[in-house]
Amino acid sequence: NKHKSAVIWFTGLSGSGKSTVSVELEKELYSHGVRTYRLDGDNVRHGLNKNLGFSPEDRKENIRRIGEVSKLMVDAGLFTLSAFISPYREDRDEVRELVEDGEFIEVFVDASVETCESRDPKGLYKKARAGEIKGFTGIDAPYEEPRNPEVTIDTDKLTLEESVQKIVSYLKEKGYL
Ligand code: GGZ
Repeated sequence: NKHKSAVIWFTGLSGSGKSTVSVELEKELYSHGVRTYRLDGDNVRHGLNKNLGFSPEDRKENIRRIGEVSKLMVDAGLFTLSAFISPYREDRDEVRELVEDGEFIEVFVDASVETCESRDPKGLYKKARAGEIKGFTGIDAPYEEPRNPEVTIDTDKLTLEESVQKIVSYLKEKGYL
């Protein structure tokens, strides 16, 4: 298999579909013989980053460490799928600068706050509206949309399958697959 490794960086609101899409994309990549590793809140915020919360400073440090880990994974030849809100443009751009040209593929998982709030799988938006969670992204903390993402997936309109295919098409077009 001839593929250059890269980090596929999913950014978007809580409930936008980052994890869901990254899980499905991973299956698809596996079928192409691509070796992957997926980073998300479940395996990072409970371990490596368990001393970090959700203040702007902590989010910045969260993303910085995940960026460094992603770089190590890419050096090891893996396609790394990182799914974090990563609300600050500057923090994402720092990860982009950390890796080689062409090794950072920013995927903007674009779903409106309204959509994410209506999904509310963990009831977190409800808590944020009630003031039980302070500084919730999209409610009372900012989300800075990417200006030039490699791929945008509008999960308001696309099915899961279509979302995955859009990323796969990009990877094929650019010669990653
Ligand atoms: C946003 C929060 C917050 C606040 C807890 N704001 O739907 P989830 O639960 O599983 O995804 C959210 C996750 C966000 O963690 P990240 O590491 O991706 O965030 S960041 O990139 O901004 O560092 C949500 C939960 O943690 N969560 N409090 N205040 N999301």
